[in-house]
Amino acid sequence: METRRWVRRTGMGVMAALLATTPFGAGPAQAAEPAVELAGNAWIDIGGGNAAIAAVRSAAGGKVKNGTVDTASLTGAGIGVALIDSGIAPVPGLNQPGKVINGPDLSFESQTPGLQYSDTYGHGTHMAGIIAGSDPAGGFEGVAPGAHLINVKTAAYDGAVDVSQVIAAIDWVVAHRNDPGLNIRVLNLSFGTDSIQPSLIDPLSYAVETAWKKGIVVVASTGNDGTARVTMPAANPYVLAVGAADSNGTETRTDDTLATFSNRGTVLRHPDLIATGRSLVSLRAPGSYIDTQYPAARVGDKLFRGSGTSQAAAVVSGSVALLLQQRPGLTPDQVKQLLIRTADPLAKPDPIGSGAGQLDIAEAATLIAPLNATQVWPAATGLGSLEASRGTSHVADGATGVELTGERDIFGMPWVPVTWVVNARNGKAWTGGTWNGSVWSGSSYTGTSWASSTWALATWTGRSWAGRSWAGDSWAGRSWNGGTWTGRSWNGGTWAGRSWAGRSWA
Ligand SMILES: [Ca+2]
Ligand SMILES: [Ca+2]
Repeated sequence: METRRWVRRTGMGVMAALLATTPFGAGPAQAAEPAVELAGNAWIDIGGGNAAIAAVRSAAGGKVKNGTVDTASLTGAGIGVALIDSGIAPVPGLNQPGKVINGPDLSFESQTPGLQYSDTYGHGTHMAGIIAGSDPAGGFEGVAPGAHLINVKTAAYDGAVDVSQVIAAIDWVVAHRNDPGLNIRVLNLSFGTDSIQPSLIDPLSYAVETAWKKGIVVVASTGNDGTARVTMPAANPYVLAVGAADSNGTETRTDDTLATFSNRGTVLRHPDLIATGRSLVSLRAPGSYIDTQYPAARVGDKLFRGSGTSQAAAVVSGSVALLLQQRPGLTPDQVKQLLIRTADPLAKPDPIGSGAGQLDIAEAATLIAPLNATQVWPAATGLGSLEASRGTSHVADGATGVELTGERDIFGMPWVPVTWVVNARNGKAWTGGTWNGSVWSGSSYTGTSWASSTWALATWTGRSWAGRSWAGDSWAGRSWNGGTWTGRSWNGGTWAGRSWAGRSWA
């Protein structure tokens, strides 16, 4: 892989579990591995990935009434799942009214008309499909087809994203979780850096812990390089750290194993549980980066196959939405306890690598809510280094290759932990469209108007966020300037030539 591309990808570090190697922070040593784990077309024919998703959903049964499971099926209806990722393409299964609500686009593509909110990379769409896709006519349903998604785009077409963008996105989700129509109860973060900074002080860790303590179940993938490490922010002990199981191509669980790529962790921090994450079939984003780079992963016209702890996390996020529809009063700690207590150990148990075992949503849906689930880990301080939080994941100037490093965000604004920590904890890190001293998105909104009709499902449109330019003399201005990434990568009849409404959807 060419150096330049890799540099940018590290920025994304991770967001992707989809391509088992590059996007996921795997690093150069693994760059030669196949990008997508394929099992051939037979996979879909025998069920495999799709069957694994379907089994999770059907196993959830229905609502428990008077101690027995009602016949009413759980779909996640009414539950909002925030997806901080590479955007969501409006493909069938995700384009029906009310299915996807666009939060701010905080990605480097937010300044390019036509790219906002949508998924030039293909990863976010795959996650969205697993979590809440619903296209019965097309033969695809995710785990929670009745849930709605809050799309907070942070990654560009190649996955490039800085930690400061992810933290800003988490802060936004926390601040707007109770906005009309959102009801954000779950946050999916199929993202992680190789930060070795203790989670007790890491700012990204603090951000997810804050979300958790505000009542949001944060589901984070543990990484895909198979190492004894859990990526940040899954390293935070409060959140749900999810590794990947390999169904080995059969519906029975007796032959399931820990996926070879799934990070094992250590005695101190390892996956809390694992979920099916190998060769899952989900929605395809036609014309996206992975779609054009890995055409062999296509399954028919609408579907795409991918593997990773990203996918496993998405399965868990959808499953949590089912539980929260069933019992809206569950706290994040109770949800975590339910999933851990009911998980099925693998035939070959591995309490570190696979944690409590494989997700068993059916049993979780029937287990009484634990009364003493409160986690008592030492509270994170968030006072550590932003640069350390990046690990080796850095975005780079597309023209010069200079990386964004140090205690500053993508606008070059200094990172002042003591100020941010207080604001984040109080849900005030955002003021209107301003975060950490810069205008990150549309300024015509205030915290008050967001909380009212502006964000109502029926009235939200993407237009309001358009038109902001990045500061011309900031680092980001230089790296995102007149189409460095967009122009170089997608002009010439590829990406720039078709918007999501274009012919590729015909
Ligand atoms: Ca199996
Ligand atoms: Ca069980």
